[in-house]
Amino acid sequence: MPKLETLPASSSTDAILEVIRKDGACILADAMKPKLHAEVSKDLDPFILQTKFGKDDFSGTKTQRCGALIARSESCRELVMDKKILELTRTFLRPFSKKIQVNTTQAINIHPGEGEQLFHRDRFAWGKFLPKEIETQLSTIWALSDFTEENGATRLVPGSQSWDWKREAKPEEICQAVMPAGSVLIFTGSVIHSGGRNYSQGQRLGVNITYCLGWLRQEENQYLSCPPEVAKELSDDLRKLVGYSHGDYALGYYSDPSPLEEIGAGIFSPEDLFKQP
Ligand SMILES: O=C(O)CCC(=O)C(=O)O
Ligand SMILES: [Fe+2]
Repeated sequence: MPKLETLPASSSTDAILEVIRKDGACILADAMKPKLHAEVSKDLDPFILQTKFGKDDFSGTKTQRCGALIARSESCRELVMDKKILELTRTFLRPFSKKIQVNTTQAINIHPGEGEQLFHRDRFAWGKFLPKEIETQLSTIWALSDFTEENGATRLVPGSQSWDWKREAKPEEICQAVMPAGSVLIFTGSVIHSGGRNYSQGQRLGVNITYCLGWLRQEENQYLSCPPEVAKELSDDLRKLVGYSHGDYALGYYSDPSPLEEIGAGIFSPEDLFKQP
């Protein structure tokens, strides 16, 4: 049985990327300080309580998924801005884009009785149009509960990021991201994976934060999930990462839709929206 490598969170970017390039994934141990873990859990609790189960097998009929985490939780903003993860993502995606952006923020709570999610590659959110050589994203799942074999730890097929897209995994090629709470699973958009089956008595809670190339359409619409009136409270760096910035020279400009007498006509950068007059 293959096993995912676990590295200390203090490992160098190069050492972590070496494992990610080989296996398509890597676990970092003790990546979240206990204080942050407690704050994220406390922030998410009321939202998770209100969240309905998914409507189909892919989202999981015994799984709660709850997004807009940047708007909803200050502590999740810290997770999104984790220095190590941003450095890894920027380095990993640099060959394909000058900029990165937040793609999705989602708490995933798998309840007892949930079955295995269908195996997939997250990159197929954009269809199969992009050449295989272009990596679309780097993704994280922060473990808020322990991730165990029994409670649905993410299933993953190490090395499958470079397989032919048609090849299917044999049972002996599959492993699970078993990790204690406070760890983070990092994986590429090309590696085969899925949520696991929960045959335990407890819930499996993770926070899935993903980052993608600056020129792709974000899966979670950040301008609706984190609208300007919320974005104005964010740090400049986080706001840019959410998408209130140019993805490239020509990407993401806007024009002011106000009546002519109230505005200067022209085109603006999203960053202009938050400048003090
Ligand atoms: O919950 C998990 O472990 C993985 C979920 C997943 O891969 C997805 O929803 O795309
Ligand atoms: Fe996935």
